[in-house]
Amino acid sequence: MLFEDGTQNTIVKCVELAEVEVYQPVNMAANKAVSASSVDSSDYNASKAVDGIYSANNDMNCWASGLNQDVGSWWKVDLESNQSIGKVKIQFRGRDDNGMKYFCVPKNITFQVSNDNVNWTTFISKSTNVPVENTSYSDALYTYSIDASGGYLRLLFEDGTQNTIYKYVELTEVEVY
Ligand SMILES: [Ca+2]
Repeated sequence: MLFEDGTQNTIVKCVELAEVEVYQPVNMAANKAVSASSVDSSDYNASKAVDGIYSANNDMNCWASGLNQDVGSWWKVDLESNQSIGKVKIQFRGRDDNGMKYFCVPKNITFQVSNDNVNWTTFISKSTNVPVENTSYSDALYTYSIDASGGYLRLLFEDGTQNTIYKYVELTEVEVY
């Protein structure tokens, strides 16, 4: 904080602050109850995407849809109460195969919010802001801005995976703010 023009007080020429607070944004998805349309095996449970472990090089640190169940698959988180949702951040899966490359990235992502876990409102339809399969990996999170409020967030993968051989959708970590 820089007080370029100083105080308003014309006699006592000082700037005073009684208190300053700084807040870290809280990831509402951390360790919340999650579910998915399918999982490849218990090593790839939906909860792997909210376990706070970001190592994309660990094969079992991500949610993976069931094989060949990628089209129309979904992953969702129960935020436990009605929340304002402004941002979703996603770390995608990488695989070390002659260098870290993106692996089993969805073709696009549809973002939906619900109050009752039954009726869903779409906030972003088929976002193609996703990495390209089998290109050089970055562990940077992809950010999606929405302006929603609700108790549940669902990521829907209407067109499935980019991978042409391993027909999975995989996510290493999802954050909600
Ligand atoms: Ca994880």
